[in-house]
Amino acid sequence: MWTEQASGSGTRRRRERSPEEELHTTQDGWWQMTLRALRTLLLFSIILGLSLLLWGYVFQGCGPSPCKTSVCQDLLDLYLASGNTSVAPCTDFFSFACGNINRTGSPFQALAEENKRRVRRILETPGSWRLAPGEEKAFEFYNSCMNMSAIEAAGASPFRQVIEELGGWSIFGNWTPLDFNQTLSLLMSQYGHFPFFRAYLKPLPTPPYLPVIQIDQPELDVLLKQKQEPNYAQILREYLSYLNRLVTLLGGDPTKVGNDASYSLFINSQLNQFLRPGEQQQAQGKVFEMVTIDQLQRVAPAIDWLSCLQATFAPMSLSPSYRVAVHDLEYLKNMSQLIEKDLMKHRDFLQSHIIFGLVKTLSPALDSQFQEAHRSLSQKVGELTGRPPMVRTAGEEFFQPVHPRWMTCVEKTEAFFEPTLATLFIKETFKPSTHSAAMELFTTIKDTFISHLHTVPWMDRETRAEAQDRLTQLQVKMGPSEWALKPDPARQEYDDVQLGPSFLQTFLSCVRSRQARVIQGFLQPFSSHRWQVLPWGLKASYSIPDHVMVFPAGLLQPPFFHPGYPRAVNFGAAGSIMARELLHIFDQLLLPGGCPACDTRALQKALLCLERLYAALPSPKGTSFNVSRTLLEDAADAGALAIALKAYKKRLVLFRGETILPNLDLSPRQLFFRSYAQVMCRDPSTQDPQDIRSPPTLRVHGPLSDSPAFTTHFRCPQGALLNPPSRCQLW
Ligand SMILES: *[C@@H]1O[C@H](CO)[C@@H](O)[C@H](O)[C@H]1NC(C)=O
Ligand SMILES: *[C@@H]1O[C@H](CO)[C@@H](O)[C@H](O)[C@H]1NC(C)=O
Ligand SMILES: *[C@@H]1O[C@H](CO)[C@@H](O)[C@H](O)[C@H]1NC(C)=O
Ligand SMILES: *[C@@H]1O[C@H](CO)[C@@H](O)[C@H](O)[C@H]1NC(C)=O
Ligand SMILES: *[C@@H]1O[C@H](CO)[C@@H](O)[C@H](O)[C@H]1NC(C)=O
Ligand SMILES: CC(=O)N[C@H]1CO[C@H](CO)[C@@H](O)[C@@H]1O
Repeated sequence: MWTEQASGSGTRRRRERSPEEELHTTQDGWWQMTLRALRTLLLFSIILGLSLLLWGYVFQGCGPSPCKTSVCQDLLDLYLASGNTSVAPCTDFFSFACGNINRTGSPFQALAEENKRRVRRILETPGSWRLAPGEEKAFEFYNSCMNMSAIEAAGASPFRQVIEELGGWSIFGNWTPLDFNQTLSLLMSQYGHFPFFRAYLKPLPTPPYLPVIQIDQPELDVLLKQKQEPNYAQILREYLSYLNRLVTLLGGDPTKVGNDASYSLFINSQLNQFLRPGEQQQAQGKVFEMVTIDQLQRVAPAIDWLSCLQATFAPMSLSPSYRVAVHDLEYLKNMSQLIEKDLMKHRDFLQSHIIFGLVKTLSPALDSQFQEAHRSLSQKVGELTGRPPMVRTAGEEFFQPVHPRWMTCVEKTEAFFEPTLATLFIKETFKPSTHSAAMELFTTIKDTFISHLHTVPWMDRETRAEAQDRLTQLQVKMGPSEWALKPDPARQEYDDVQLGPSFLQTFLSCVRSRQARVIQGFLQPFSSHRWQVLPWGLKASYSIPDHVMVFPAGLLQPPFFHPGYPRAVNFGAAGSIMARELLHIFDQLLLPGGCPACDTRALQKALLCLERLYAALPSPKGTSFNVSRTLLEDAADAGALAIALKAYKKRLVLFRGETILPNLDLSPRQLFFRSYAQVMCRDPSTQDPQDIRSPPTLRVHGPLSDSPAFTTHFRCPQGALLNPPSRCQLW
């Protein structure tokens, strides 16, 4: 009100004197000059006064107000618990934000677990959902998975029946070995067990991205990887006593099968030796070759490839000229030789090895003593190797000391009844308001990136125009929610799922039903991204053939995103994640020869600058890593922070009403950086030396020290770690 009054009188005074000026045009120069000087002075003081008033209005009258809702309170509690505010932010922002991360745990792991709890709540309230006929099977499956008393009561007998189907076992007497190829076919097609190699359907990573059968290394117990391991002998002893325990649990006499257990150990360590180092690269599907089944047969003759694959992937029809993607031909060759030379001489030992492996694959469906035996093995081996047992959850690897039964059952129900649970999960966790807020955030980030391209110094005009086109044409799926709105009833009937009589039989029926559904999905017109992104997952993904980016509903949750959060939090956390995904579309440009038209020298200079910036930062104790391996990720991290910040500033100009977290003593822009760091919080000692991403400390300090705005908003003195003398601006 006050500001408006002052402004009004100022205008009036100027208008009043205007005609006066014309009347006195003939008066002498001195008087005129004085008058003009006075007038200027008056005008100047009025403007000054107005500015001061406006300043007061903006920064006090409607400065950022604290968000006091319960979602903000929870976020505040998390920030207070995970950070250490006595650390100076300019020296060690990682400790400032993540200093107590050992107490709170990584937010990604916490969110992965929270998403499982969400699915659990869905599964434990079956009455609250409108289900299509057949969908109750998901709930029934979960209940029988949780009914441990029924599973214990059945004991080992359901599994002994499986052994009979596989031709029996010498320790039970009546042993009529099946043909090896027949056994392998049964294991792969009926029990989902792949003892010597894995075979699965997946689109190729190169155009035209057709789904093909891929042949990959098996998932062996990682524990026998290194012979040079200091406690190798002890590890072997533990493994042996685990196998003996399995024999006892299955009702055999461990003293009679000591040799079987040793032999299984031998097979495991042989196969481990054949595994190529750098499996990581392979896991990302970078290295593979296309060979026909016929060629494969010649390279690895011990296996009847056509009949094994045909049984596993029916109703696809395969022929000797069908081409499969093989990830490591050398492994298959050595594996085949091992089978022919050694393993076939001891068919009974081989059978034992197969049964031991099958126990592990089917352990969620067995009596808890089987799982307890394996858990205890993992724990002991973890102690001996110093590598705690890790679990893969939602695409990330985590240390998980306990894995409660409900979690196992949730994971299995998710896998077997994915279409139903995906729909329910999205309905439950991804309201239309969340969807539209996430869409708006993404659009702002994307638009900012498009305009930001003009400031990228090494890009030539044509590359820039192409990049702009690609970003403009990019489609995004949040949730993905249209999936939930238009469920496909055909996929959800689960006609082929037989429940009972034992839980193991239920489980096996689900294994087969799922495999059939995956194959059916691939025989439909191509729609791979739908199947690759699980709504409870945390990994955003980009489908190259469809040019579609998908952000799963599970990721767009607290503490990374909530429509009720201060905007600074959403831009700093989810916004930077989105920007990073967008930047990864252009990774190719940064590789040697990736952009011949660009200013290669400027690009190389910026890359080298970034590498040096990271190399100059102290890395956490006891971690060794290779800066050149992490460079692409580092570039995306640093670029993502810059783009998200730019987008946030744009938002600040357009909209008023910023909120902050109460009692945190951070301005909106400071809060932006704080929430950016929160995404990265993780115990640095769990860093895998093979990881293509930098340790969490550097993922925080690298991008922040490359950001001039960080220095400004935290008033970092010159010479502070996060205020280096020069910066890089790659993106
Ligand atoms: C917080 O940081 C200070 C200074 O580095 C340190 O002395 C203190 O032990 C830390 N507090 C916690 C709870 O880690
Ligand atoms: C967290 O715990 C690990 C051991 O599990 C330890 O090496 C590390 O120093 C701890 N980190 C912090 C920040 O206390
Ligand atoms: C567990 O299974 C048994 C046998 O099928 C059944 O009688 C019992 O009611 C089930 N318990 C629960 C909690 O569902
Ligand atoms: C499996 O079948 C293939 C092809 O018929 C055959 O060459 C191979 O010897 C069989 N493997 C074994 C171990 O019997
Ligand atoms: C780091 O990785 C790069 C590329 O992967 C490799 O060329 C280089 O030799 C590695 N450096 C070290 C010290 O391991
Ligand atoms: C680890 C191992 O034994 N690899 C062998 C696989 O087979 C090739 C020959 O085909 C040998 O040269 C490797 O030593």
